[in-house]
Order: sequence, then C-alpha cells, then structure tokens
Amino acid sequence: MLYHLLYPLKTVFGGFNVFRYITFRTIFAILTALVISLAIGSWCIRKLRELQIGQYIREDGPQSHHSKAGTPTMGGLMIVFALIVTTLLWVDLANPYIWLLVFVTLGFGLVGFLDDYLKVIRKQNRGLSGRAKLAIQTVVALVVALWLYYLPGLDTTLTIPFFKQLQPDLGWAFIPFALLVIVGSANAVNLTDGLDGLAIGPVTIAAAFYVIFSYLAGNARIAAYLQIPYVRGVGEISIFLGALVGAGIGFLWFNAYPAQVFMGDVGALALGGILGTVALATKQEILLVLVGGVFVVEAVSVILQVGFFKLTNGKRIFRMAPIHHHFELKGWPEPKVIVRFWIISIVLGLLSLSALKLR
Ligand code: 57M
Repeated sequence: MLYHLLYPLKTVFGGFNVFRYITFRTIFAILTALVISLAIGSWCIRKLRELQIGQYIREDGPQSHHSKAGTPTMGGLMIVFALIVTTLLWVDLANPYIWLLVFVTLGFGLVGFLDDYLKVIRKQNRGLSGRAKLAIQTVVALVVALWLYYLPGLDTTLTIPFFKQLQPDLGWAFIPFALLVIVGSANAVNLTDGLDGLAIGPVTIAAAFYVIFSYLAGNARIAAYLQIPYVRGVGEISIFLGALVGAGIGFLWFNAYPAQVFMGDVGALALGGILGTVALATKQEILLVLVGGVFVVEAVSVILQVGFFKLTNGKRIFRMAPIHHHFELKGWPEPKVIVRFWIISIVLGLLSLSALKLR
C-alpha cells in the first residue's frame, strides 16, 4: 500500500523514489513484521491462556515433554497476522505472486487452525483425521499448482542444481509435482515442530535464503549472468519473505526454550506451504531439499521409522521419530538439539547459495 501511496509522490519529494527498490522495502518489511510480532506477542499469549488454548501432550512422548502440558498453542496466528499486515503495507499489490502466497498462507493456515481447534475442544492431541487433513491440504495445493501452471511468465521446466544444461520440461506433470512439493513441505515443517524453536528457526533461515533467490530470479540481468531462470515479477516475493523473516524472529522471541507459546499446526502448515510455493515460483524447487534439509531429514526419519517398524513387527531404527526425539532420548538437552539443528540449517543454506555459482 505504501508503495502505491508514496512512490507516485517522488515528483513532489525525490526521497520517495526509494520505494521502487525491492531491497529497501524488504529491509523495512523485516523490521515492520518484527516490531508487530514483538508488540502483539505477550498479548497474544495472554489471550490464548484466557481462552485455555493449551497444548495436550501425548502419553507416548519423551518424559521431558510432560512439563509442557498447557503451554498456549496456535501462536502461529500471530505469525500469520504480522506477515499479512506487513506484506499488504510494503508490496506492490498488483503483483500476482503476492496474492498466491497470501492464498497459500490462509489456506494452509485454516487447515492447521481447524486441527488445532479440534484438539483443544476435544481436550486431547487428536484433531482432524489424517485423511481429512491431507485431503484439504491437497485441494488448497491444487489451486496453487494450477495458478502457477497458468501464470504467464512461469514455465514448467525443472531447475536441477549444479547442472545448468539439465532443464527438463515437466509439462502437465508440473501440477502433481507442485502438489508434492507444497504438501510435502507443509507436513515436513509440521513434523519438525516438536521442540521449542525447532521449526521457526530453520523456517526463518530458509526464508532468508529464498529472499536472495527471489531477488536474483526476478532480476533479468543477474539471472542471465548466473544462468538461473528469470521469472518476471518474482522479485516482489523478497518483500513477502522479508515479512516472514521478521515475523519468524519475533515469534522466536516467545517460542525460544523454554517456550511460552507453540505455533500449532496453524503456523507449521502455513509456513511449510509458503516455503513449497516459493520454491516453485522462484524455480528453485530441488534446491528446497538442500535449504530445507532439516525438514527433509525429519520427514525421512519418520518414513524410515514407520516403514521399518511395520516391516520388522516393532523394531525401530531410531529411539523415536522424528529424529529430534532420538537425540533427546540419547540424552542431549533440548536446547542443544535445537541450536545444532539451526547451525545445520545455516550451513545447508550457504551450500545452496553456492549452488547458484557452481553450475
Ligand atoms: C506434529 N507435533 C508435536 C505443537 C506444535 C507419524 C508420527 C511421526 C506423527 C508425529 C506427529 O504426531 N507429529 C505432529 C508434531 C507437538 O507439537 C504440537 O504440534 C504443533 C506442530 N504440529 O506447534 O502445538 C509436541 O511437540 C512439542 N513441542 C515443543 N515445542 C514447540 O515449540 O516442545 C512443539 C512445539 C508438543 C510439544 O511436546 O506437544 C509432536 O511431537 O506431536 N508423531 C510424533 O512426532 C511422535 N512420534 C512417534 O509417534 N514416533 C513413533 C512412530 C514414528 C512409530 C516411533 O518413533 O516409534 C512424537 N511426538 C509426541 N509424542 N508428541 C513422540 C510421541
């Protein structure tokens, strides 16, 4: 909105010309979302407590988690609020990628909200059925996939990191591929959200790296130099992701160990859906496997554990899945698991950045 209000006034006051720059608006989106989330955080936690929206802890979890019972959850609502308000304040509202990301945020956020809400009113850790949850996510992701497929300026080729010659055109197969990326990403973040700050840290780090990828992909000159796909208009996503980084840091202020609030499925599914959609829009889908490596490892650890458990009638690969519980049961204190996963996320992000040059 500010872009539309103030940029045209550059003739009156030259300083307003700065609103045309994505870098300027991204920096102020980070700061705005950070201030909003810090400002509303305490009130939000008080409100969730008043409404008795507290976490129910499963019996079969690590013993150390039972002390977490009653921690306010659905804190993802404050992330979504800060993200959307900041985005509407700083972006070019005529940009289609922004409305796509607002749609996926609200769509996946709503699925998570329903799941969280059912857990609260049922007073147990059982929300929507797995099938219903997956079905609604698939419908939302299908709308996003079709929107991307028919969006002018976005082709259906696949970018393979480190191999610039390989750019297979998926054609209509782009649609099921996009579904897989978006729903897979949403659920991988959801599984990861099992320790204080364990999901929001890597999500914020991944979003920060995709701020760079969006900016580069949206700049024809730089994209040509780096030989990465140029996607007209996708640079505006940097501002949306800047807002996400700000809101994520603000939420981490309250979700840091020992957490005062959990994000809930409303946050985890929305954030994962955003990362999947951004990876597709910036044509850096495979790179998401590297940038979001922590989420991939968490999800794969569950798949391996459940598969092996079923195949061997009860044997386990890990002491418990997802893998963060395995380290907890090995005796690592919770903060140690969390910070080490953050360090791994930063390293993977830096490696993904190098993938842009090593091609
Ligand atoms: C998502 N949710 C946390 C919180 C958060 C198939 C199986 C692997 C599924 C998986 C599962 O149910 N995952 C659900 C993870 C939960 O967090 C809530 O959920 C939201 C995110 N979706 O925002 O509202 C618990 O995580 C802890 N937590 C924190 N700090 C945070 O900031 O400490 C969350 C956020 C919270 C709190 O304790 O209650 C979760 O873990 O459920 N199931 C599991 O992950 C379970 N693993 C399991 O069953 N493993 C078996 C299977 C694979 C055969 C095995 O390894 O043998 C574990 N989770 C729990 N108890 N809670 C272990 C059992």
